[in-house]
Amino acid sequence: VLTGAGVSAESGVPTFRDAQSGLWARFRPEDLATEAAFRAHPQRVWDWYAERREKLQRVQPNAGHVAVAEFQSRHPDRLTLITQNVDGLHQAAGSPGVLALHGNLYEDAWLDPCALARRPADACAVTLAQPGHPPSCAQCGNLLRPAVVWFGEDLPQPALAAAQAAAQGCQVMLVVGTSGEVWPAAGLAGLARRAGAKVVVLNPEATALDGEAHALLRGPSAQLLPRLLDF
Ligand code: BV8
Repeated sequence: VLTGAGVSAESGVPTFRDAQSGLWARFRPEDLATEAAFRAHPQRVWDWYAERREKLQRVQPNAGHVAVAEFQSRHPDRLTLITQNVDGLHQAAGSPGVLALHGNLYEDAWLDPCALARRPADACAVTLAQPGHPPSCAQCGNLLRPAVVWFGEDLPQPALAAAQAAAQGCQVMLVVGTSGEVWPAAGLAGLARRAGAKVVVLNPEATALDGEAHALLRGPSAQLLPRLLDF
């Protein structure tokens, strides 16, 4: 199963391409979720992620997340879950071994190696964040950043390799709630199809991956997944 932001829509999490609301209406996500944007405007980008994290405190996994996790517990090792989402809702629903291709919104990382110690930033110590500025290292000024994969950054190799292996070895791939616009995650559907899998796209709307599908299920995933996986 490959999921995107649409699988969290019925939990109340706006999808990536929903019009940005309010404060963020004037920025495109692709212009905020990059290292260059963070280096140019650390406060703006940090605040965007802080707001997303804050909103996620109040949402729960929906019936779609739960259906996947229950299938995994009923049929161990029969379903590999690959997600582009950084919202942690599959993990919260109880899915084991989630291949999180784009990282995790709840974790932070250091932006640079430590300037003083000239080695990976394990020597950096977080100071309290001044209002409106990312937490930084008191010694060398290194900035904390969200541990998500920004546009232009490589995906975590182990997760991507495991996802590619699962795509090439599966009998059926469900592609759920993704517009199929973001690579290399989007390439997994074609990889599965070329390896002989049946590809099924679950989405209320047309997507860039519909051409790879043997079947299209037009509908919301919180309704479709429980019906599809309840056995
Ligand atoms: C990479 C974390 C190698 C951050 C995300 C030019 C220069 C540089 C790179 C590129 C380039 N051209 C292309 C690329 C590659 C680029 C890319 O794909 N760009 C796109 C915009 C064209 N990819 C990368 O940069 C990747 N890295 O390639 O490294 C490299 C290195 C250097 C130079 C070149 C290449 C990194 C990509 C990862 C980016 N990080 N997230 C954060 O979250 O802030 S991606 C982000 O978009 C989210 O993770 C999200 O999951 C993802 C994809 O969006 P979707 O999940 O599909 O969500 P979307 O809103 O689009 O669609 C929602 C769908 O749900 C819709 O279809 C809707 O109909 C449906 N839906 C709605 N309601 C429901 C529903 N479905 C079911 N039920 C419902 N109820």
